[in-house]
Amino acid sequence: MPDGLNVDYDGLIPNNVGLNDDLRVRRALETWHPGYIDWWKGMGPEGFQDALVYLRTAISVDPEGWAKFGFVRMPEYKWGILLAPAVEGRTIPFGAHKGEPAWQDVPGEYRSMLRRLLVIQGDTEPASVEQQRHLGRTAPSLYDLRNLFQVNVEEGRHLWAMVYLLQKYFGRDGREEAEALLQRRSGHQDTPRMLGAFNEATPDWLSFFMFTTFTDRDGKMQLGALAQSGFDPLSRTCRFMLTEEAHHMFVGESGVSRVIERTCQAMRDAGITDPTDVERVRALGVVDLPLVQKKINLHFSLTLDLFGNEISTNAANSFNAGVKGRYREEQIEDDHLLREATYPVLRLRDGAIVEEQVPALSALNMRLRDDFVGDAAGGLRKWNALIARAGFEFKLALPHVAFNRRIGEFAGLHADIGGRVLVDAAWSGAKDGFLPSLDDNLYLTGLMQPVREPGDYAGWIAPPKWGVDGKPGGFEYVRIEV
Ligand code: BYC
Repeated sequence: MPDGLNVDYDGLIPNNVGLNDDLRVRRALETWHPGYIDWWKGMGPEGFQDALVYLRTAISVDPEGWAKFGFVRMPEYKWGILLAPAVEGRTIPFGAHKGEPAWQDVPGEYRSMLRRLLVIQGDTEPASVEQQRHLGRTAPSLYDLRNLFQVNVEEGRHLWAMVYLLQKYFGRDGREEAEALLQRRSGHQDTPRMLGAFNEATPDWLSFFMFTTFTDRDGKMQLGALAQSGFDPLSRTCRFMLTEEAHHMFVGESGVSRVIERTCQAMRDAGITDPTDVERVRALGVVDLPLVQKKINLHFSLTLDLFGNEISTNAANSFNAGVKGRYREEQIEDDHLLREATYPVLRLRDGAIVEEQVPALSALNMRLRDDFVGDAAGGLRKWNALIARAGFEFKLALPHVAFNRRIGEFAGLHADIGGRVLVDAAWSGAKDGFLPSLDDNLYLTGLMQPVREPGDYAGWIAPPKWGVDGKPGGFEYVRIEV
């Protein structure tokens, strides 16, 4: 049996879960595999299936050295099943079963709850690959192209992670759900992906960087909450997935940083002192900062919807059951039962946004969303520091949580980015100042011309500070013609 640290890398499916000794699950996964490859070839990165890409592959779950780098054709990537090492004597950290030994199997009474969470989590992974499938065509450099594909193959691995749990612990239902995960399609009219934001388009690279900054951060928070689960295989799975998620947010945050850096440099070179002079800035072929702000407004608000309703019985039930905890549950100092506690929630009352105390158990989505907002604000501080350092008076900000919402307390409400409620007519007039307009999108689309010479970068984005895996500036991260 693998020791939980080293991965059995030789078979079709690298794993540290002893698949060789688990014939039933191995067969189920091997049966699922061809459909996955068909899906990848049909719905994965368009036009690059034969290219050799410099990718990292997980080969161990040891934090000191868990991955190796090498050139791979994406359909031949080794999508493995990796769980973080078991913690001996682990107990359930919260809810009605707090203190009991963590479950190594699914308790009958929580079966459908767990299955639903696994399916929703699993559904987001292929969805994001589908959303990003056309971006390769317009990559601003081979470095960025490689990063896109790295994110894509790892989202593919995260799908494998959920499919393993479904097939191992949910028998026939699990196999059916695993099939269905390959059938739904992002943005499809009849068979869409399950959650709203995963049906939106990712039409340009600024959207991709915003998506990986904000929406992958929802992934971080949700996986952080599921990593607390009393169902130990889910906890271990999510703990390892979080290692990869960190890189996706790095791609996003550093991507936006590079866009800002380039814009500030171009404005300085041209002697522009007012970053809101959009016409002059766009004449330089860079992304104006007001447009960066609009993209933040869009992707932040879409991502807030992924936390569900502020007040949720589902969330209360899964906490009580010991199935889904809070972000960093183990670091929170309270009783981890939440029977008496309250939590402040923003609510819409008679057309005004007010704060109310509600039972903390029912406000767990709100709490996770608050944790997300705090975490996202850290990224913004870095971007603002770059702008300030370049000598411009312009501050990016997160919009109010009531802005542009489709789920929860503020769904359908027209509020501006400061949270002031607007009447319909005022909203129509102001909307293009908050969200990317048709003109903005056309401008961005025009900028998205591919750059494929090793070491070269499109004029709207600065080169990265460091190469991947210590590689030098002119490294050919993707060999397209092979
Ligand atoms: N869109 O009590 P409620 C990631 C539904 S991202 C559509 O408010 P609950 C990644 C909900 O399903 C992380 N429907 O919410 C990032 C329910 O429907 P049913 C993904 C929505 O259940 C980048 C009803 O409304 N992982 O990994 O407490 C790239 C009432 O539900 C939405 C997870 O989300 C929506 N936005 O919370 C790649 C973790 N929101 O069942 C990957 C697993 C709510 O009554 N999921 N509804 O028909 C969950 O924990 C929860 O399902 C949610 C919703 C947080 C999503």
